[in-house]
Amino acid sequence: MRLTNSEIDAHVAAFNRDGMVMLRGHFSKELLTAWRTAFEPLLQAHIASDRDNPNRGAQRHYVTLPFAGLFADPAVHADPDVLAIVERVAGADPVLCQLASDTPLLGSDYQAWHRDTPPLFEEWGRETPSFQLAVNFPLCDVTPENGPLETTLGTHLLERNQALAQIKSAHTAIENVAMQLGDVLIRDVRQIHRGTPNRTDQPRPMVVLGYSRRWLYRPEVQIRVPQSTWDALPAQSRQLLRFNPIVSDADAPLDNYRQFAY
Ligand SMILES: O=C(O)CCC(=O)C(=O)O
Repeated sequence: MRLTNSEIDAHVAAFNRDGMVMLRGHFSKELLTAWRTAFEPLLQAHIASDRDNPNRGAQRHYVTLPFAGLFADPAVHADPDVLAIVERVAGADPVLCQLASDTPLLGSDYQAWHRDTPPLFEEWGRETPSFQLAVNFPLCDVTPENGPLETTLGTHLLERNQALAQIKSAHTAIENVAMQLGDVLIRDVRQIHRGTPNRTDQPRPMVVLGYSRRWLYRPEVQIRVPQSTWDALPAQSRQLLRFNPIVSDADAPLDNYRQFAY
């Protein structure tokens, strides 16, 4: 079901104030259950290869997803409601730069508070309007027990040290982001946040799609688009993916994005 214009207006206002907005029950549970089934072997392979050097802290894994099959579904990466909000807060004609997942397992811990990107103009000492968004959706329900994201409202517009000082002195409320399968979170990646421990024996996978302003190229992430996927994509998806490499089907290894906290 499409959002109405006034619903989009309300989501945009919430996003600009808080640095995030939630679309409840947005994607179908059937679709996400299929993603979960396809994701399981990728997670297991990643855990086996990354065991001695987990890329996001103890028992916490960042797994890039292959841009193929159901993971390349335009109904997800070009969802009209999500794109309408992305375009209102970060400008027309955005770039899709990332498709990956974050999964804490039993034994994971609190991450340090962080942003996912540095400011555009470090020397300016102030923040700009939004330029880099994460669209997150979990592949399971996210409960207080299995490692919900913790985040802080409004910190996307504060200078980093000021925001960290406010968190430390308890002047910024901390939000524990519970989500159900189907919910979609759109956030400004400068909103200061951290992963929390998963205290259950089940993985808690969270997909992340990254969207940038139309002129922003982020070399630290990429989507390697296999030629056969590219050939089957509609024009809108090709436009979103325009800064990413198109590779032969046999040559689509995934990126290795390790520097993630700013
Ligand atoms: O998945 C999460 O709960 C947060 C992970 C995170 O913020 C990160 O690894 O940058």
